[in-house]
Amino acid sequence: MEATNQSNHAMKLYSHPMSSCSRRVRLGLEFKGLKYECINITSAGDPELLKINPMGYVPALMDGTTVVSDSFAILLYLEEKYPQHALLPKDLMRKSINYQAASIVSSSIQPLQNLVLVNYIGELVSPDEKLPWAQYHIRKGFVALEKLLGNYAGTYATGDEIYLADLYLAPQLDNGINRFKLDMTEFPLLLKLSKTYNETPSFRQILTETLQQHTDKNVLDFIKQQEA
Ligand SMILES: N[C@@H](CCC(=O)N[C@@H](CS)C(=O)NCC(=O)O)C(=O)O
Repeated sequence: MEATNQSNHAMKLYSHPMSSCSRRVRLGLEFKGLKYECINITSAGDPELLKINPMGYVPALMDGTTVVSDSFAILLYLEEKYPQHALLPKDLMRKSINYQAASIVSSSIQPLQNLVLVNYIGELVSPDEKLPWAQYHIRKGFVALEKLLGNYAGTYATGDEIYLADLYLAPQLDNGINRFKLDMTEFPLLLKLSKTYNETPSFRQILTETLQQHTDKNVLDFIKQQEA
């Protein structure tokens, strides 16, 4: 049965246009047809965000009186409360592949290419090490994902439906390809998935918006300031 949030209240999503973690959740909200107000955090240490997520990270979701931070927790919360457009397949094996793909992205790739860390490496070691560092860790994760999804992918990462794995992959592929300029020659499956996401309207809308941000000086200045 479809659960909507339209009659009572719109959710609030604390987000940032360049944040791949926020984009995962925005995609989940989009596919579930849920209305939300996107609050773009524009200053480092925003007191409103710190009140609801003491780590100061985006995304954080406010659904009525329920507050949830961390994209994985938010998406699992949404999945239970709003079951329409299931983000997880019923088949246990395929479900576990979705968990694995999401976990590889969120634990073993994104934190290591987070701009805060990349800039820290730049200061600690050398500015020239920033890009190789990010590329090394993204590549390592992509090697694992290319192999993991090889037996399961269809049009999308784990078959012909859009599931959790796609919500994690699309923004991470965008980061790898467009922000960190990773050579994708050795990842034909991931490259094909990236093309599919860019051709699928719901993904494209959020990815295109972000592509503009890669070159937006104000956003880049904000990121630098946040990382200082
Ligand atoms: N595990 C968290 C990670 C959250 C996270 O790292 N968010 C990044 C944006 S993608 C952030 O807020 N970075 C700002 C900072 O590191 O200060 C999630 O999946 O939501």
